[in-house]
Amino acid sequence: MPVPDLPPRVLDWSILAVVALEAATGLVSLVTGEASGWWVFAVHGVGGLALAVLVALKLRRVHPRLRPGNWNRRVAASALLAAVTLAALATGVLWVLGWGVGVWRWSGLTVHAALGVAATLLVVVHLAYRRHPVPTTEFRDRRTALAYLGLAAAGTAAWRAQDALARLLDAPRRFTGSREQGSFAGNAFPTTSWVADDPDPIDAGDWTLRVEGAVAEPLELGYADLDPAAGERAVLDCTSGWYTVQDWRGVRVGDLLDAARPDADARWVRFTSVTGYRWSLPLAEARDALLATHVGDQELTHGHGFPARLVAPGRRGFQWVKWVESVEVRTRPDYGQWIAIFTSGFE
Ligand SMILES: Nc1nc2c(c(=O)[nH]1)N[C@H]1C(S)=C(S)[C@@H](COP(=O)(O)O)O[C@H]1N2
Ligand SMILES: [Mo]
Repeated sequence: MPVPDLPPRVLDWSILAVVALEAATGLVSLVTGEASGWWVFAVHGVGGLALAVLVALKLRRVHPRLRPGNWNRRVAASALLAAVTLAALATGVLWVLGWGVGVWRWSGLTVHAALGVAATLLVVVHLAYRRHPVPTTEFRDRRTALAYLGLAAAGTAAWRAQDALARLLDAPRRFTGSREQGSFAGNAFPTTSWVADDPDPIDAGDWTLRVEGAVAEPLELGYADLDPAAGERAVLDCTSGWYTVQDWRGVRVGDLLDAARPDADARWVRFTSVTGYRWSLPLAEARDALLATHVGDQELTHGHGFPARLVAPGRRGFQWVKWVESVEVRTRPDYGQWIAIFTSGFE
């Protein structure tokens, strides 16, 4: 599909806009777990493929500057930006096609995300040095509008072709991009923990679960007090790119809350791990969640969060707190949780 050439300044600002779109949809995708959010991933994919076209146009324009003899720090920085951007695009496409390029403990999807973050930061730096005024008149040009339509069509067509190719290559993935691992096989699915979260195994006899905060009747329960009578089939979908479908069993959080009787102004429920790792859910959603003690017909292993882990259907894996010791009813949201998931486990 022919994509008409764009005036240089329009091209530059378009690249910036699409990079911003990719950064935004990439970030939002990390907290999107419901099927209704599929479009976030679709926009990210179409945008990425359109960006590939824009970067190709840009390289066609600037490649003479990359000639030997012409190199200085600024050219080198621009070349680095081009390389990181192309690497981010390539790892994204490769992930979809089933060739995750993992590095060390990082999955191919995590490598893609890291390159995306790096490219975004480099674009911001690049922009600080090479700022051009926004070309308002050129943007209003009919040819520019047509070029955009062509670009959107090309991006969508390429995205469809990529999807068809992934099917041909038999690389099935969920709408989130995640690939299936160990469904319905008890504890035999991967374990994933954040930065430094690695507690010693917990002895059920020494462990207690507190239900506390804005409640009339705080509770302190032992493992034997938990009757694992509630069940839920739910997908654990990790942002590093794998998912597993399991039948979880444990205690319904709503039952714990009924016993503790939340105050009238209660709005949130925060789940905190023995390591300090924590996440909260709105009260109504928390009621439907499960504190699982079992997966399939097995007791959870230490790696999967024994004695109890949160099962929050529709939420991404990082929100499913493991080794829970506190269920705290709150009247306010907890913004600090965004920091805590990175810092928990450090002494
Ligand atoms: N306390 C705690 N809970 C945690 C994590 C963690 O690092 N610490 N990792 C989260 C992430 S990123 C995912 S994907 C799931 C993984 O659960 P699993 O290890 O049982 O597969 O647990 C979540 N719960
Ligand atoms: Mo995760």
